[in-house]
Amino acid sequence: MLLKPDAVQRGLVGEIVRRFEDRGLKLVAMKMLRVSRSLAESYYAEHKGKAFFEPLMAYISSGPVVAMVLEGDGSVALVRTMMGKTNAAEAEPGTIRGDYGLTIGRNVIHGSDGPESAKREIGFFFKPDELHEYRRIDEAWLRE
Ligand code: DAT
Ligand code: MG
Repeated sequence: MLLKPDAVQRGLVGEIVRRFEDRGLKLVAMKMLRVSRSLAESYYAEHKGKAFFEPLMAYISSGPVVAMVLEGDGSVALVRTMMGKTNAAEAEPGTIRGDYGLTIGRNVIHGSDGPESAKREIGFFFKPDELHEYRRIDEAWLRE
């Protein structure tokens, strides 16, 4: 997932990471970087040609982002649920977008929409040796 430039500028990084950590998802990689125009275009290639593509490119490359990889049972779907609807205006309170976002064009966070896209997107930001394998001390208490 990515904490988008508005999340960084608004000081929401810690709060959002805390939600995932509290839920029991394991943080296995994290990095702050500036997304270049060309990286943004490849990353969001599926949206090329759509009306919101140019504003999306400008937004995502407008400041540093924080990229991270979270691991855990059903983590891809769980992260999407915790993020809330794409349009923050419609996102349920209690979700990240529903608590911190107001519009679709500044919706705070990106999360992969499936295991295949997760694999692809992780490759944009991390080398294999930047993904860490370790045990959290509470792992035994997160599942039966
Ligand atoms: P998500 O980020 O929930 O996976 P998406 O992949 O459909 O949503 O779109 C990627 C981003 O593009 C989204 O976070 C915000 C922007 N976007 C999508 N649909 C839009 C629309 N109809 N108008 C403006 N921006 C939009
Ligand atoms: Mg998407």
